[in-house]
Amino acid sequence: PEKIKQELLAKYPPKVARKRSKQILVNKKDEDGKIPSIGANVRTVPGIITQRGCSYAGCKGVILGPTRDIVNITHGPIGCGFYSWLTRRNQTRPASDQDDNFMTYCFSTDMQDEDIVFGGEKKLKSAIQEAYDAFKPKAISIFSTCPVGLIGDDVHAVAREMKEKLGINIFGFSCEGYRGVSQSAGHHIANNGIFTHVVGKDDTIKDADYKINLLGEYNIGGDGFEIDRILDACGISVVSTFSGNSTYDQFANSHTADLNTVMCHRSINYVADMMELKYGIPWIKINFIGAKSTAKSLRKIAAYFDEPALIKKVEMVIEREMPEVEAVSEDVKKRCEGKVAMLFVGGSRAHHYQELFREIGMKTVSAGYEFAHRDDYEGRAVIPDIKIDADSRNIEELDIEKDPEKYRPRKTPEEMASLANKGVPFKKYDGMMPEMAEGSLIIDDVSQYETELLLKIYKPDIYCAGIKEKYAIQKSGIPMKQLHSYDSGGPYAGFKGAINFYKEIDRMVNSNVWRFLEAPWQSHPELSAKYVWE
Ligand code: CFM
Ligand code: HCA
Repeated sequence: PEKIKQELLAKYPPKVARKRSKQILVNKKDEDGKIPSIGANVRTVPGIITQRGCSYAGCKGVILGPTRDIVNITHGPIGCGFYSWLTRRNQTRPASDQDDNFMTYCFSTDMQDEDIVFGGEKKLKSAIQEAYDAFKPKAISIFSTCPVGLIGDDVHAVAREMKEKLGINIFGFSCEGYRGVSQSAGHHIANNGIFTHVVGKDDTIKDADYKINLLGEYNIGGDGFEIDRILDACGISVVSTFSGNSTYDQFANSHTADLNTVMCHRSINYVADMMELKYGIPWIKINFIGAKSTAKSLRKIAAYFDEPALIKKVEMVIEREMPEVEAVSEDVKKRCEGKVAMLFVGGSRAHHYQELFREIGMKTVSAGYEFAHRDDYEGRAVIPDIKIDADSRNIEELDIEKDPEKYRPRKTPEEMASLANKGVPFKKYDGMMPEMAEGSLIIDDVSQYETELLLKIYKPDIYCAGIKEKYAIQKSGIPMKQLHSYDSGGPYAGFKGAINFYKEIDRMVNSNVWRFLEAPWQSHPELSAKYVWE
């Protein structure tokens, strides 16, 4: 693998190679058992074709995109709004036909040249008024695209003015595309905004057992529906999901939950930390990708509440669900065992999906995130060592204190210590690298050029990434699975999702179609007709 690394770097100018060399690592512990540290969350070198997205995409598309009853207005050129409109396949299910669902609409100020020259605030105000008149929503939010910051439109002032005028909650996000080095900055901005403007606004205590929030689950391809099905069967109540299939009221009430469970650590660990500080809700990392991880996560939740009835019910659900999962995985394994996968996805799935491949006997030889931070690779223990650079300083850190009225520790310090002793891992995430095989190649912010080389060197049986890579990879004759949108598939979370995934991967890696990629005349030149001029 060290040789492969050198091969990937060989063509780069020395300065670029030096930078990339920190982001491409052979996964290998040193004598003290420490994993190496990786360069992550740093700017992409201009000219390199990255697969990253922008801060606006992270804020509007990722975090707030799946909310169905907030009118999310993009202040900017129409392309920004259009591209972030449901392309992620985030699903929602309103309680009835009468409930608001604005996700089928794309709201934008459709900024034009003249707005750039004369300013766009007036247009934004009238867009808010128009949306209010047409839909009477509970809340409206405004997302800034690059030109907004460049021309200096004050979306927050507009939000305050219109909030006053219309009497509903209106708030803006300074999530201009260039705000950070990737969409990760947008997650942080979005979470700060929702935390400031929505969380904690509704104190109604619902009468339900085992109340949790599911943080960082976006209901892509219906994942959230499958997770809800399982939690419901266990008798665990979800107060709020951030933000798959979510509503405004759920966010507002989320501080009444007794445990925060974090699915996608990268996008939302901020909210988990802030809720613990302000309201006293502990958090644990869970993972519903992979049948075994699902079972383990359910057991962690049950261990936290520490009640025999719940522990028993969780075991019953696992016992009921696992036989079908195991039957399919055993069958699929016969055809997939030993095959090789590569995963270059986002900020959490490149890690989580390795588990599903493992369950059918497939190996991940190389993986990486597009925009995760060092803690997602190496584990949260490295957080104090992460250098704060100018790009991260650019994003506001909220000053959070205990809420004088609403702070309520859910467990005593003694209970917390005893649970931690019993293996409930509070605030803990070990990251991708410790779980990967020694000698696997870890690559942060992989480039198109590197992708093409990796395909030639490793010839993997499947390559998982996003839409930008998809067709280049397929044209090289390698099956390609989108682990963002799931192509047209899913759910892949939970027990039923695992079954869907095993079958899909079996179908893909054992398909005959790749044999026909070479045209007949490429291997049989005599078949090529040649026109000869007389
Ligand atoms: Fe979290 Fe996500 Fe992901 Fe992400 Fe994303 Fe996504 Fe992703 Mo695409 S929040 S980090 S910013 S799990 S949109 S649902 S698939 S890159 S791995
Ligand atoms: C985003 C969204 C994205 C893009 C996926 C892709 C998603 O980053 O803005 O590149 O295929 O999941 O839809 O991550």
